[in-house]
Amino acid sequence: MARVARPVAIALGSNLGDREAHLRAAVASLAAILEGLTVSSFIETDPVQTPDPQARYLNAAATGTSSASPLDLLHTLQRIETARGRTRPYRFAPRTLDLDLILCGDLVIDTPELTLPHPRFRERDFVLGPLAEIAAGWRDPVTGRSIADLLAALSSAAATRVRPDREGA
Ligand code: A4P
Ligand code: MG
Repeated sequence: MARVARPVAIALGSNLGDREAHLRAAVASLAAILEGLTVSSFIETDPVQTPDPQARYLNAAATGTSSASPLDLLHTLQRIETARGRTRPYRFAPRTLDLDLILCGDLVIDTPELTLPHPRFRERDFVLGPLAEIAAGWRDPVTGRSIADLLAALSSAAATRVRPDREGA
């Protein structure tokens, strides 16, 4: 039986080695597995939530459609990471290449191996920024909010957090 083709959004990140070469190689690999691949610009970002001081990241987002199952897609992304020398010495360690599955159509999945949508993408401007460039109108199936809305909510939350410190200054 033919499988349904779903729109898929992937976040790309690198902060180890030749970051641009890793992202470019990932884009070439994604072109082979996704129909209608669209890629955002590559943006440089400060590390977020890492347990140690780390080099800045190069982040990007990609969209396309795929009829593979979400688990098959995850495993394919992991193979692409491994081909670029990804190792996992500890959680949030520096990485040559990270490919996270952010959205897979309207699927909502919560298993130890795969959570969809990605559990932290609503709090990550390094994911929402690039994704808003290429898929601003896509909706998060859990909150019903568009990528553009989620990014705006994140920006205004950051502004609210900063303002009280600035006022007494
Ligand atoms: N996993 C579960 N759901 C998913 C999914 N939707 N996509 C599991 C990908 N993987 C998923 O992933 C850890 C485990 O998550 C896998 O075994 C998989 O089965 P990983 O790739 O080994 O490690 P990770 O990517 O570091 O983990 P995670 O939890 O996705 O990390 P985050 O929350 O994405 O944070 N700062 C900047 N500026 N830029 C970054 O790119 N990235 C992180 C990682 C922290 N700070 C950053 C950046
Ligand atoms: Mg990852």
